[in-house]
Amino acid sequence: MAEPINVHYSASGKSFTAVAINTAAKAGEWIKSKLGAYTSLNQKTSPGDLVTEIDKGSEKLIKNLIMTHFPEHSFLGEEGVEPGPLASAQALENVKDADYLWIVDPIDGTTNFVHGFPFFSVSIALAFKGEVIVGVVYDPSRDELFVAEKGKGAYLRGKPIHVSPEPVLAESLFATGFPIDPVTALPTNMRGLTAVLPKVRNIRNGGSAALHLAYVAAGRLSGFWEINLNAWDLAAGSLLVQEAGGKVTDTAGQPYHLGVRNVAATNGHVHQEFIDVLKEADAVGL
Ligand code: 2AM
Ligand code: CA
Repeated sequence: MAEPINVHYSASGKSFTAVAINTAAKAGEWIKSKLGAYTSLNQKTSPGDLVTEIDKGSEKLIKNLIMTHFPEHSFLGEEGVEPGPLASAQALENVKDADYLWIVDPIDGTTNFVHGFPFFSVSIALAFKGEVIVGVVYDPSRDELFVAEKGKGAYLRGKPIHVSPEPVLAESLFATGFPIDPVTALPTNMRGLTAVLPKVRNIRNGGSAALHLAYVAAGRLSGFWEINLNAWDLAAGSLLVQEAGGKVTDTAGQPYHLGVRNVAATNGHVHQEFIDVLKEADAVGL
């Protein structure tokens, strides 16, 4: 029988959140120790879609640790899925109704990792019947571990974090990501970029969706949007933003769920204004 949602302890007494934190920290430290030291670089779908043996090793480490504590739980990790959006959507479909599902990106920002640009993260989420209940994003370069538990807030270094107060787009700092698909996703994103840029203070593209979401949660960004992401890029970060008081929807303004691929996350205050700009520019997505 499924445990009620508020029971966060396994038979061994380890809380879900503690396992997520320990696992993200261990994987992050290992990744950091391998910066500049990968030996195998492979392209998935294009030269902008990369994987190294460190991505695979990190996922193996994470999966082993989680499965040791919770062998009956389901697991969805980027490196266990064939490349491309169709395979990703199918992999999610296969497991999304599981009671407990861990959703993991072992390195979010692999291109940055490969180039030694210190903006990448480990993203670990736990969903209960399709709803994210724990989200952890760890940035090993700055040793910043962002944690959220459903209904209990979002934290960085033990202190609660909150979204930023900017009331309007004109005072906002946004981030986006440039999609690799040049046929549909990239032109959509470029229409959005052209429309949003003159309306905000500026736009950043750091290259890690999970970390961008953590930054929205921490009030360092007013908002973030990106087209054609996968469940593992978004699951942990979406809970961080919500628990920090922000709003997460798809780019059309519909509520976030695990299958969302086109995401808009903001401090809440500027959400509708932002969605209206995307809609006006025909930049909502696929
Ligand atoms: P990744 O590093 O785990 O691949 C940067 O814009 C964001 O896009 C990152 O979070 C990156 O995650 C993600 N990303 C990179 N290639 C992608 C692809 N082929 N499909 C979907 N998301 C991708
Ligand atoms: Ca990844």
